[in-house]
Amino acid sequence: MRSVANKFLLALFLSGSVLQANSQTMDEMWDSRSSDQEHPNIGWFKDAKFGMFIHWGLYSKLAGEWKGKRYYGSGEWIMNQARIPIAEYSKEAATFNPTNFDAEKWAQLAEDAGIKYMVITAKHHEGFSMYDSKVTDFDIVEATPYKKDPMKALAESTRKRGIQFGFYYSQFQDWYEPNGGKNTWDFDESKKDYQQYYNNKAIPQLKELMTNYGPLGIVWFDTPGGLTKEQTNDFIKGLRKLQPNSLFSSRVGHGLGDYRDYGDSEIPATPIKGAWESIYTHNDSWGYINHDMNFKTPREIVHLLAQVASKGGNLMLNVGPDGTGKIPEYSEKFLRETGKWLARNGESIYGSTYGLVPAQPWGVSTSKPGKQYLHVLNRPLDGKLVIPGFNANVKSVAILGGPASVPFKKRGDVLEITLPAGEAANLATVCVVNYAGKLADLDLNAPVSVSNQFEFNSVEAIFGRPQGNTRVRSLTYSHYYGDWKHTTCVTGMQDSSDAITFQLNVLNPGDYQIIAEYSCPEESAKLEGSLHIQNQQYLFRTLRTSEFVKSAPLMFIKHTLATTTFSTPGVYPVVLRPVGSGKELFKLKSLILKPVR
Ligand code: H79
Repeated sequence: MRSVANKFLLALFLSGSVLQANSQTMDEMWDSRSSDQEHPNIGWFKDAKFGMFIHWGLYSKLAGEWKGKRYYGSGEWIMNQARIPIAEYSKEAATFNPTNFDAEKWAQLAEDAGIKYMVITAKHHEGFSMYDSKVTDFDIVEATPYKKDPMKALAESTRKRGIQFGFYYSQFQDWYEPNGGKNTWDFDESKKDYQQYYNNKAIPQLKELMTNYGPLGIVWFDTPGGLTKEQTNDFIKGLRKLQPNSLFSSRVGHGLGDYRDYGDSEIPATPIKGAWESIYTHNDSWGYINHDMNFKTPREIVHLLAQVASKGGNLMLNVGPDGTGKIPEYSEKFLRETGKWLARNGESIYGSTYGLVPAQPWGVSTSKPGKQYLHVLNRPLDGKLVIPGFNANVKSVAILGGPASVPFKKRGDVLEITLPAGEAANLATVCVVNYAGKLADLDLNAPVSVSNQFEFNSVEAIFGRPQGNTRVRSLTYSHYYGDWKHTTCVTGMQDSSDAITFQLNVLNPGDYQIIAEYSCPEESAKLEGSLHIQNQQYLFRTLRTSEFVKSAPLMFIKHTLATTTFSTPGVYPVVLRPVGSGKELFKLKSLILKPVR
């Protein structure tokens, strides 16, 4: 597993985003960390698994609209996106009056959702302080008719429910301050003195936050800048004195911090040891946008949580309350549904670590000592769950919140579980396998299961073995403004010596379509490729997915390359490669095996 993980971790990114400028060095440092270097208070974080992120500021009131024009993308970036001068933007504070804010209601929602920690924006890049700050007048108490400090109440309401409370603080970007990072429309960047800003605003404000709101679980930094590694170390040391128990997110910069955050909306392709977190937002934007209705369903949230937990991480899911202080209706509703699922299945999430059963067409796994939790994200048609390579003595199999014992069979090292019939409606049924002995650590080179009991069998890029110049890398792109997405793809296949091989463990004989899911920009259009399987070569020509050559978002197409018949169960290699040479064939996201019915 190690070598595959390293290969991935060292991957470069397609388009350099602000967040990932240091990703290579950061990744190396995080991967080499040993547990004795961990923060002594990291335990609660590793067990927590599910956090709530809240983006709330003046941008919430603008709601994605400025001077009658609607903006799409990350709503908290509207000041930057619309190039709103400070003189105009700051006037918005005069009518910011979130009278619907109710700390008890928010904290109760978090508790009902099964949330274990909450992180809220004390100050985002816009520079407006959502708490009572003596450092500036541009804060919710002094600049708005609301005149109260919502963070005092929220810190109390969450803490009394046993939820860890923390602040997001934009330590470098501050578009309100002449010396803060990144406001280039009001100020001349070359004249900025970042030290001045750190010393006169960021550090004094962080001291306020770490003094006036009780014990903070987390201080969540974002988009570092303006400090060397040594300066960042001093910055951290100074703050640590105030609250030695608070955890700092890795976006404090330079590979420092107490746990690792991935990119916005990114899940690593392989399990990661140590403490880490994936952050996603419930819809497309972090800050409230009136016209953003793309809310993840309860099923999607549960599946995201299971995916992240199966790799050993935490999911911190964002909600964006509006300018009146109301959390969007569907965020409330769908988070409560998630909480119902967790009330029944939480044992498989909280306190768990990454699963030892590799991803299967039915779903993913998480672990605790002597237990594997199998999260059934796609139910097999015949209700039989097949787990290849289960080299341990199975004592019993139960369904969380269901039968304490369900039938299972062991054929060699293949475990087969019969799922109860009534479970089909569950957001994700969890089977707990109690076993004796030790399961081997995850083998990412194990052949990937393919079965006719699913509509599709998706084989992710990470399971391919690259040859020649082929690389499996995490690619970064966005559709809306600032709406980052990350996908691991097979890249660099430029001539016939470059190839990718997938080992398929075909469980059921029959006819299957082989579909490539790929992105193919203009320069890769109409290139010839070949697919080898069962001593046959199938030729195809790539289909274009985008007209634009430079910095276009990745669009993926599902292209059927071949149909084949597996006459017996067994392991079948499938090899993809370019026919000609010179240009990249495509960026391959997955290979899909679709049983023909
Ligand atoms: O708070 C959320 C985001 O606002 C914040 N992180 C999450 C948690 C974030 N800060 N920066 N970024 C995300 C990356 C932003 C990149 C951008 Fe751009 C570069 C935005 C504007 C310039 C590229 C170009 C994307 C939009 C325009």
